[in-house]
Amino acid sequence: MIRLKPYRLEPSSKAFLFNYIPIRLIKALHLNNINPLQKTPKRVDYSSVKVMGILNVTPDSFSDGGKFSSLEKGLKQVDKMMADGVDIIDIGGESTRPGAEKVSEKEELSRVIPLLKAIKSRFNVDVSIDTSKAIVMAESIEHSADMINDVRALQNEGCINILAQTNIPICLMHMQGLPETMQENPSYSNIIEEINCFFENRISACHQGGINKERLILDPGFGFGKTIDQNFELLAEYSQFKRFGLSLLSGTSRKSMIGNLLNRNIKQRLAGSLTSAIISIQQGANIIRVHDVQETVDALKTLKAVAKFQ
Ligand code: 7PM
Repeated sequence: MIRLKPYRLEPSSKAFLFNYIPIRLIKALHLNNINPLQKTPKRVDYSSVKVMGILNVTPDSFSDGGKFSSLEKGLKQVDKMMADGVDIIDIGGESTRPGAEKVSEKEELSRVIPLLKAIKSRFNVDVSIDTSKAIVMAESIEHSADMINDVRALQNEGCINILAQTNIPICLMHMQGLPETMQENPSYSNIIEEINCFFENRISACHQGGINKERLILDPGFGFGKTIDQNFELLAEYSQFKRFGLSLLSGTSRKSMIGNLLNRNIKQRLAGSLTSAIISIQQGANIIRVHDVQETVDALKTLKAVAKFQ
């Protein structure tokens, strides 16, 4: 039983809390993420959380007819995501799948640029380009891309330099190793600290290269050089990435962390994807990268309806 001593100080003063709440109670509260010295616990602002819809760019290099149809398919997907309430469309022309083949600059440009142009001319929506290549970044910005999403966190030659000449937001993602080998033997002594250390170094490299810290969005990179358990640890500790005061992006949608945990194929991972999205939003995620826009928007609306009364 925890017994508090009778108080003599003002109950609201810090001294009161320090002197009369037993240390082990303070520790227990901290373990539960409740700070006894903070009058009202910090609340997450859900009103500005954005849903980023993943647009699959299917490689289609057989004929012009084929290319036309993949563009049409892409636009149809965007149309549906818009109706579902998407905020940002994420276009990726390079597969970062473990063991995936490398894509040439020419190939990646031919997948991304026509689609970007077509979307920007038809829809009023923000478009993010998922790329690690400086040339793709430059060409995309030339064609009105609104954001750059780089799974290699601008470590490739020329990227920082190109982006320093612009003013759009940039997502820096953490990955251990390279897509070819990252899932072979992921290993960390303290995964949270190591990822935060990586963020600190990348923020500093960007700053030195002329990119304002305020433009940066951080992402711990679920599935990129992490075991299933490590991915769930990241989700449990997600709020620790708020340390830099920057916006956070979370991408767990349909990933193998969910598939392996639940033994579900790609099409059966919706419940797991929504649950993990909500868990990261509750810990301060600002952008949620998903395949299932309609369902995620519904989940977010439900969360907001509850938060109004909390
Ligand atoms: C195959 C395996 C295809 C993995 C695609 C993927 C993220 C990302 C990706 C993420 C950010 C996927 C990944 N994942 N960008 N790009 N964060 N910022 O499942 O988690 O979509 S590609």
